[in-house]
Amino acid sequence: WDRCQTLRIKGISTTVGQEQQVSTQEKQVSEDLEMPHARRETETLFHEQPETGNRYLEDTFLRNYLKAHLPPKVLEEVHQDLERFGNRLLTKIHALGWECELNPPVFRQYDAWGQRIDSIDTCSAWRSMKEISAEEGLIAEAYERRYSNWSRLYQAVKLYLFSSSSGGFNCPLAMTDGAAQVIESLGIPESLKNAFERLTSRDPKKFWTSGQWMTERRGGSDVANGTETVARKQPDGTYRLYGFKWFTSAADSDMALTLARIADDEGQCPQGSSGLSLFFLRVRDEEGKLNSIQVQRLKNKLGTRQMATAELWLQGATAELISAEGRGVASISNMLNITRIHNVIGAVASMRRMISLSREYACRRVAFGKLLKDHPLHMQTLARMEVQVRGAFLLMMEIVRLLGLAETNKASEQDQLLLRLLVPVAKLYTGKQASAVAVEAMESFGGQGYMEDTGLPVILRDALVLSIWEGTTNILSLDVLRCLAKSQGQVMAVFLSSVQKKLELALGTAELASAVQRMREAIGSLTRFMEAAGSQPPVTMELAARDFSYSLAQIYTGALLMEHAARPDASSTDTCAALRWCNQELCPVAAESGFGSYGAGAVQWDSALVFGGSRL
Ligand code: UCC
Repeated sequence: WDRCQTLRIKGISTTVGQEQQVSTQEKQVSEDLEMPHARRETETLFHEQPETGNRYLEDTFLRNYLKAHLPPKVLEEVHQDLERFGNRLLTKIHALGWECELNPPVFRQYDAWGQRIDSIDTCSAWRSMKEISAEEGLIAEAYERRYSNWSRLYQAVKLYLFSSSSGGFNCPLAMTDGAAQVIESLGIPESLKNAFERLTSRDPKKFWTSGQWMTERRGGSDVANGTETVARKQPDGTYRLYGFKWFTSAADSDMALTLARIADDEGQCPQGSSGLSLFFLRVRDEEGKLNSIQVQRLKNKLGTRQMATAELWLQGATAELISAEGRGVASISNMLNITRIHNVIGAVASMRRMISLSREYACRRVAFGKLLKDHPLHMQTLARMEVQVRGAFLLMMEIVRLLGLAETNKASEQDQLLLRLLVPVAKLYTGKQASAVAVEAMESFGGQGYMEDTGLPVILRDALVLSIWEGTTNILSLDVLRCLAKSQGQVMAVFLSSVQKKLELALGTAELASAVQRMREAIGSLTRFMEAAGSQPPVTMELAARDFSYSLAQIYTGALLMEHAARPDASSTDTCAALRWCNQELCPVAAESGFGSYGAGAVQWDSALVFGGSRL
């Protein structure tokens, strides 16, 4: 075939009587075939597809972390399971994830006879993901607590490995975990026992997933003012919900937690945050009939297309009140904190995936006469991403370590405060990191990175939502301030003392001295900023909120990288990562001297800049 093609390309026809001529030309062609030419190079490119192996075994950084932190017995058992799971991901689950991407959910509003059915049809791979999630205990592990406080960390590691092959199933898992946590925090009331058992079941036939319906048409961030859904009490004590939920992720879930305002006898509803209560509802009954819910349509999203996000009309859906009246936001915040942690896991996983693929590609792809891995500038780019993912990974592990302590009543008050602070900090910071790393890593493949069928654009698209859902960067920055205010500054004292302890560990390692010095300077700048901000009008902290949160993320991550590099069996690359991290501006909020960007005058300047005001 090759020869025929080449003959045709060269305009050689093989008509009768021309055999001799053709034979000479053929000889020339076969000689040509020995030489490299454009088509052959295209064929070579086909063989450059980056292949990764067992995700757990290949992740040395993860394995070193587990070795350093887990008790030996736990490590031994967990190691075996993770190695097995890594193989399952490689040989089976990853392909299912791709199938989910290729077969997104389809909404059928009517059947062939005009009956309204509102069916969200998912592909078989998506349904397999649900079964696998149950079998692997991706939720159960955290609630069985067979490894006490380490169970949560172990579950997080499995989710981290699973995430970028899950075909978007990490989203329903996040909400399922959040719902289980809310129910557990309520003491697992009798009426919710069945739901809790199903959410935390390892039996695929029993396992349920949950939705988290918080967003309505008037707003997703401003839940207090955006929620219009009304709950009407029924004689049997249940409620009927009426309203419109604008984004309901994983709308094929079995149940949901949602917010609504309880109407009084006159039909009046209390407004604001204190008017919101939390409800549990089943999406469908045992026969599969929707619970007085109509699906308006599925969302047409940039990414996470594997997963159905729907607009839902609640037209008297039967629900159960599960919080105290008016305590809806506080109650659902348990769910939010869990889904935000899952967001962090998803962010770190997508960065790790992109970098692993970039690394593999660099070992196969030749440019300018040598492999990409032998081009110093290319490797510098990859190394910078590697430092980012290492830092984000340690921040993720710190949070799930603290969560594990909190859930097993082993957390001190300081641990709990630190956890409350680090969740929004990590969510906002890793969400941004994931987008930046995904874009950078995509570029490391050249034009190939931009091709849909490489799967790389999917990772990028899915990463872009990580800084949007579960609270945007600014909303979470304001949550950080809320958390500071609520603890009356105590949380900052805990933060600084935790950083200090980690720095002390690093003091014994001479190579880290310059990083320790830079961290101390950053802590000094942060402290001075906070003292000075205390005497400024409230708008100052609001304007500084994002830079302040970034500063917390960068300082804490630096401390974690140093702690990791100060382990007795740390490698020189651990030291290098810590040094490089600390070489950046660690406290951006202090870089704005004299409150130029945060003072009251800045508000006018910001508007003028944005709207092109004449003051400029
Ligand atoms: O649902 C969505 C998509 C689902 C997909 C999930 C998949 C993710 C997995 C990824 C895997 C890769 S997106 C919708 C998400 N929506 C949000 O995130 C909402 C964003 N807005 C906020 O977070 C706001 O800050 C609000 C809604 C929490 C603000 O409401 P309020 O009413 O103004 O809040 P308050 O008044 O400040 O707080 C009310 C109470 C307070 O407690 P008390 O009354 O005891 O003082 C707060 O301390 O709630 C408490 N609270 C919290 N407690 C508020 N936030 C928290 C928190 N984060 N942790 C603990």
